[in-house]
Amino acid sequence: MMTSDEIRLARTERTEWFLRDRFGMFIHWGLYAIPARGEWVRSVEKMDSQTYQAYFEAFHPERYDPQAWAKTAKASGMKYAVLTAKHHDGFCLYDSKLTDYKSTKTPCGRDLVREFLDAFRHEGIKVGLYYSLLDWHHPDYPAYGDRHHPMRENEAYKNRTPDFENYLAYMHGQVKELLTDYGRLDLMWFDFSYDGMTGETWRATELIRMIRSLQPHVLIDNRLDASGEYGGSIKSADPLEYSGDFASPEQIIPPAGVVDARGCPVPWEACITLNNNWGYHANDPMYKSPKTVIRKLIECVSKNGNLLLNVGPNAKGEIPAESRRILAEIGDWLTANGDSIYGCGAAPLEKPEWGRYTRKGNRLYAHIFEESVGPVNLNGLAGVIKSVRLLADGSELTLVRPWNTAEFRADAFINFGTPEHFSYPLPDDR
Ligand code: JFZ
Repeated sequence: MMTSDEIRLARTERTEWFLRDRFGMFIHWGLYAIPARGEWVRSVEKMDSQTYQAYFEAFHPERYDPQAWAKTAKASGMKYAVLTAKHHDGFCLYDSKLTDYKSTKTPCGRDLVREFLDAFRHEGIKVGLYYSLLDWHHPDYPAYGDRHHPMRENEAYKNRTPDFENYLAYMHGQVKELLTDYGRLDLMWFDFSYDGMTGETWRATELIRMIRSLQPHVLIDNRLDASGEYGGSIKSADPLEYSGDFASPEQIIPPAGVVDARGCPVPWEACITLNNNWGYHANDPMYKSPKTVIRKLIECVSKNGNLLLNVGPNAKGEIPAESRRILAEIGDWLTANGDSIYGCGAAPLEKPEWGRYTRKGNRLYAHIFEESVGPVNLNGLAGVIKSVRLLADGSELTLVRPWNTAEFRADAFINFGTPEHFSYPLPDDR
């Protein structure tokens, strides 16, 4: 038994790289790339096994080139990546010995997870695997009472008596395979708990102990007892062994970051889609602009959080061109400005009216989202700041005080080429 202090200390040690790296790639990929209507397609459309089986028999992503994915991730400034080893449909992208419902038994014939891990490690990107606790394929995953199951309205299916213990043995066995046969993993992303299917329902303590005995350093998300939110027992004053290393707010950036019941910051990672779907959707043009994503990344870091940005490769195995275009621009921005993201966190200052601050040690990064009229107000920082530089090109900016506002005497302003008569250098006598 670990005490809650030991649990929190171990979490602090394990998450050190995670809090430095800040930006990762989420990859939702599987059979659902073929219908191309999102990863929930089987549930949403209540497809029976036979209908969905057609995608298994057709799965042949001949342009799957994980080296290309890894290069895309690297050029985008992403430091870690998480691939769906198994999503809710139960299809495994790896050569599990516990099932035939896997990529190696499709026309594809490849262990997609192994190739992903090799390619991303080769680029120096940390690797994680997503594993769905839900399983719409396994006969012993309880259909009755499962409001998501594709067969939820099928009478014969509802009247079965699934052996949930058998499913748990399968699930634990598959996780063990991933942690035993695939080298060092940096992160495991379990998804998700709901409707009382939570915590010990999954035999979570046993699962966690097995994982930690195999790979003690691996980071684990909070969804063994949470859903798509930033809650669960990770926020309690006394976290449990399965509470997780980080919270996983989904499609939302928490207004004030994440803290536990003691008021201590909890590591967190917002997972966000690039358009409005996780899995590939052929008809979803609602892409976020590079500018929006960059600002959301800044927002996460300004609140001590990470951003796990999703791509949904298509049935051929390619990251969609529009996603790659957006990622390339984000990468260009990070090449110039990454110092303000990696290794950074919240500044002990109020959010400024013009944008956001991030901080690393004694450096404060001012991310200016709004154009100003005149110099930019660094309210309250006069006398604290030694010098100001533009991050992208290193050029010096001057600290000034507007010429006509004596009441702002305590404030410093950055001068961005504002005409001289609007402002003057701060006098030395401050
Ligand atoms: C889950 C998955 O269902 C989804 O497909 C994707 O993988 C995402 C990252 O994680 O999304 C959820 C999980 C739980 C809820 C909603 C979406 N929930 O409880 O409402």
